[in-house]
Amino acid sequence: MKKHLLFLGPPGAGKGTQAALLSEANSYLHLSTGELLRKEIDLDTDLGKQVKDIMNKGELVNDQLVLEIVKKNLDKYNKGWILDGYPRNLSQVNSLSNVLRDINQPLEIVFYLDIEDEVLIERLLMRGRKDDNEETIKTRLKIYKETTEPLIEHYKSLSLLENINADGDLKTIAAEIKQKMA
Ligand code: B4P
Repeated sequence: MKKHLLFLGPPGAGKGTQAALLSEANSYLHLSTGELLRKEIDLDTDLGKQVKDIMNKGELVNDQLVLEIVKKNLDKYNKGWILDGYPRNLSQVNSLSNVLRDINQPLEIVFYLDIEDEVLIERLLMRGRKDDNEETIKTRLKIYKETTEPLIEHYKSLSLLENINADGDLKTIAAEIKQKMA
């Protein structure tokens, strides 16, 4: 069973949802950079104050800040882990590759959750988180296409990419992921 996984896909594709299901079933660490950043905002920490407006606008938080969070959490972990929402640009890809080399835990699979924009927008509007309004979703999708989508080709070229049809019910998607992990 593969133990070092990454979920890639547009906002609302279900990265967080599927990563939570899989990490629970396997007792893996679920490292969601979005979730960790939202926690900092809720606790009103210095970091939370720095990122609040950026996140509410749907823009990406500074690479160095996110890297510190990832490092802090992965360093202490030697069981399986799932990265959700990180990396999101090519600079974060390089930082992650350095971190993983240092801890000697190479990435084994990148699941790309493939889904149409119309379904995403509908899902996010239904969820209604602070950053789930029409304007912010438009910004998030634009940034995704410009800066995150190129990561698909990168991980494909490393033969790590597995395509998942993310437009379906939760269980069907989870079963496809499980089957590809074996
Ligand atoms: P994230 O927290 O990563 O949020 P996301 O991409 O919008 O959501 P995800 O794809 O996980 O969708 P989910 O499962 O929740 O990022 C938020 C913000 O944090 C970013 O905009 C950025 O500002 C900042 N950030 C995070 N990481 C960063 C980084 N590395 N660098 C810089 N900034 C960073 O699903 C969405 C909804 O769909 C849910 O309501 C869910 O219940 C529903 N859903 C899921 N699967 C479904 C299905 N199969 N059918 C129907 N509904 C489904």
